[in-house]
Amino acid sequence: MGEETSRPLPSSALDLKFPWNELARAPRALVAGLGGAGSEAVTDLFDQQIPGVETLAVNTDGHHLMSARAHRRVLVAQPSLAGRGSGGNREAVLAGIGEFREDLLARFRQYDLIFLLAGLGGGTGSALAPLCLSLTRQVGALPVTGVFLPFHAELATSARIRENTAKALEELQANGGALLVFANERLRRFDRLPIKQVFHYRNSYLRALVSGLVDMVRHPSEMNVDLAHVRRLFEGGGLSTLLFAEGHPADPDALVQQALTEGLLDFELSGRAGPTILFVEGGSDLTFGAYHRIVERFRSELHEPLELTPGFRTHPERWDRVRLTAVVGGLERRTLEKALSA
Ligand SMILES: Nc1nc2c(ncn2[C@@H]2O[C@H](COP(=O)(O)OP(=O)(O)OP(=O)(O)O)[C@@H](O)[C@H]2O)c(=O)[nH]1
Ligand SMILES: [Mg+2]
Repeated sequence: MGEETSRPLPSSALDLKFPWNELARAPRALVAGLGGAGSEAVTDLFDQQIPGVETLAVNTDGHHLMSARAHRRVLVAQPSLAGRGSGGNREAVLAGIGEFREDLLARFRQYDLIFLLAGLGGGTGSALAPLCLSLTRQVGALPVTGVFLPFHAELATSARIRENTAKALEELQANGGALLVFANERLRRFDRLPIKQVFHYRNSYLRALVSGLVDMVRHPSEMNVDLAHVRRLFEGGGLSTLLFAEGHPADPDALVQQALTEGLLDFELSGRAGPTILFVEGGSDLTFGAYHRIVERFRSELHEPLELTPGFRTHPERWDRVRLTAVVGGLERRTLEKALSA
């Protein structure tokens, strides 16, 4: 037996012209922060470090960009905006983007998975999020867009902020794919904490979603899930969201509840979920029964998704916890009114 497996493969079994090296490389991931809020989120993610993920900050505001930390930083819409931001003028950002479109395309071409982060309401993030989403699609990378909706007080007092937010949301949703909507108002439950700490909490949650999806597609799992599955789900049209939870393998109910209700994301399913990927990560001691109980619980809470692709990976060491990452399809579109009533 041993001799059989150690014998080299006959040369006819391996097509040497086939790009094996290309196939063997792990998918490359980028997190791009767009505008002020996007750049601040990316700076926080850069500081927290996510293995296998590069970062980029893009802004029209040079001063703000200088304070951002990321692997790369790009000032766009020059010389028209003179590096001073757009002051809420979304049209001016779009008009000034010109040759920067090519620059961004060339950067995006290097990645398989691109996370775009922006605060909506201002000019830069609201313009760049839909624009970069379409550039991401052009280069064939998989986009996940994360947007921060302005606080109710901002929306209530400014027609410009409302208009920028509504336009960006509309364009993003028309493009389909994964859209993570963080309603700032949901952070109000942390009113007693310092502001910086509240945004940091949101960014840590965002980091968990990013690293969950990146881990899912970067390392071969023992069952089922890879970049092609995620691609198929994203390309199937419709809107999806990411979910994340971490807990004890003995309590699948708490784990699934955490994923569905305790997050900071604003989403609504249209009854039964659409195509869904559920990825469970555990230690060497994760039992078959615990894994199946998590899958079953998740399936029933999502009212039996149209198509559920479950997968898992176990780590060589023992863990006393389990991590759940999911991509859930079949989301309702978020209008500004709905987001405001959330
Ligand atoms: N600065 C900041 N704003 C945030 C954050 N999270 C959400 N926001 C919201 O992001 C929205 C957009 O603001 P900015 O990102 O500063 O705007 P911008 O995209 O830079 O656009 P202009 O400065 O108008 O060109 C605001 O309405 C805030 O409510 C955050 O972590 N930092
Ligand atoms: Mg700005």
